[in-house]
Amino acid sequence: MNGASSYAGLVDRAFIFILGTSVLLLVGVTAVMIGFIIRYRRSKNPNPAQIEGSATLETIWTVLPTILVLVMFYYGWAGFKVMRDIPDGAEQVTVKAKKWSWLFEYENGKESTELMVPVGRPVALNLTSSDVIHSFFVPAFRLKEDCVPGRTNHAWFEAIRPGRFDLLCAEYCGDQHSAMLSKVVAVPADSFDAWLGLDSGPPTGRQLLDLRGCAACHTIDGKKLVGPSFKGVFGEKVTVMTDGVERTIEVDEDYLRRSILNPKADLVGGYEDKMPEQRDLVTDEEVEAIIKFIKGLR
Ligand SMILES: [Cu+2]
Repeated sequence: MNGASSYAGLVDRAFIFILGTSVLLLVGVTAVMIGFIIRYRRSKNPNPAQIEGSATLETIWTVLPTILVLVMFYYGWAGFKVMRDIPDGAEQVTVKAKKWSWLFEYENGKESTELMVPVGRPVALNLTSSDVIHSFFVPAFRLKEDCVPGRTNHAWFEAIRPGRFDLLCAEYCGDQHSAMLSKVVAVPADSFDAWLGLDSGPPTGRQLLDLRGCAACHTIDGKKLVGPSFKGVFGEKVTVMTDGVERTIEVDEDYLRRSILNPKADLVGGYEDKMPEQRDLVTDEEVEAIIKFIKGLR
């Protein structure tokens, strides 16, 4: 196996031990069963015999499985303990999961849609969700931990080699669950420090569509996803449902602002009411930057 985190070997050891034991037992039990079927078949043994119990046999089949299960527990516990003990001085990253995107926030406030990490240094994750339960899953690191709304979960890992590793949501969370993908990008520690220190200024409207997760449901090329595309929408006349009443409005700045902060207010015809309110998730400046970007999308 080819794990990319410091504790991946411990997880693999428990997995292989349990899988190996199970395969051996399956093969053994099946072989004995087939042997007995042949050996004690009715044509050879027409009369059943009364069999007395055997204290030796019973002791063996009680003690052996107990030992096996205890060894499984030991391997599982040894790995679990390492995964739960977050090392001091780990790089702190807040994971913000939402329908349907990942956002990673570093201690200095830097944000990224990919999880950039240093190789050879522990990274502590504070896992949060703003809507439903998601699950942070990085198969190469043997790491999976739920992101639960209303609480912060903790996990950590240390990447042992550079690379781009798949990061996915492992908890079914709605329409675009399968598209809730990102990458863990492990780079040498000095490259990471340089990246982290790089001040790129406030994100542009285009970058905000990714950072705030808008792009999971709205395209900028005219394609329809869960919600309407932003392309050419500004200045268009659209039919919306307002308090259950259908009306036609022109898409202007006020309409866009209202639709970001309170998407239920005017629901565009033909779309379901799926978008969560963004009031607490975007700042006023970010809303204006997004509106400016949408205005320019002709
Ligand atoms: Cu999810």
